[in-house]
Amino acid sequence: MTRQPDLIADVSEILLTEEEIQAKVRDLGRRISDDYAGRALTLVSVLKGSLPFMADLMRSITIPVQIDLMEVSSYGGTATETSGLVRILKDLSSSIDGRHVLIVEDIIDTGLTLNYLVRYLRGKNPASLRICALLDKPARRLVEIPIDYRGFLIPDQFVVGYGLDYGETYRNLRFVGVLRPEVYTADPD
Ligand code: PRP
Ligand code: 7HP
Repeated sequence: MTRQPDLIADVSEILLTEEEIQAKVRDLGRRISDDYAGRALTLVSVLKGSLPFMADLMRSITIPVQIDLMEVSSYGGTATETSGLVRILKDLSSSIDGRHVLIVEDIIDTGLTLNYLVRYLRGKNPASLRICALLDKPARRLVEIPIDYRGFLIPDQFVVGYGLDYGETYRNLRFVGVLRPEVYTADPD
């Protein structure tokens, strides 16, 4: 029988509370507003995981911004491992030629997704290209990624909540928590 997720019981530990996340997002918003004052800034959210972060961050920014959304999926990996093979499911809606672009990501783990995306977006001739990531999990990094705005450094644990999923579930938690390993090692039957 398929196991039913339990949003609360499946989390062994709250790593970042809603309050900690919101305070950090406000801080990042202030810094970005200062740094990009007077510049044409486009925030590019990498769906789906960055959706709550993007929604909160853009409202913490006090200068005019445009937003755009991309959706990518890695294929050939597993539910807890990315593969580095990235497919674009949704591309930008508007040109970023000559605009300052800030990529908004929920987590950088191996770095393979962003490594691909940075190269792709560089080819679209932005005035500048930087990265804002809420979570940085450096233990598993396979490629170096310069993170211009980092929320939190986290340990090598699989986390869910505030946009992050396991099997498309848990994204709607307001905090970031550690998923019990039994959940992703459980026999599907
Ligand atoms: C997650 C996350 C990052 C990526 C990070 O996306 O949102 O985009 O993995 O992993 P990496 O640094 O090892 O490449 P996922 O492909 O799970 O899609 P999602 O955003 O829809 O959850
Ligand atoms: C991707 C991802 N998604 C959810 N939780 C994590 O810890 C993750 N690392 N990479």
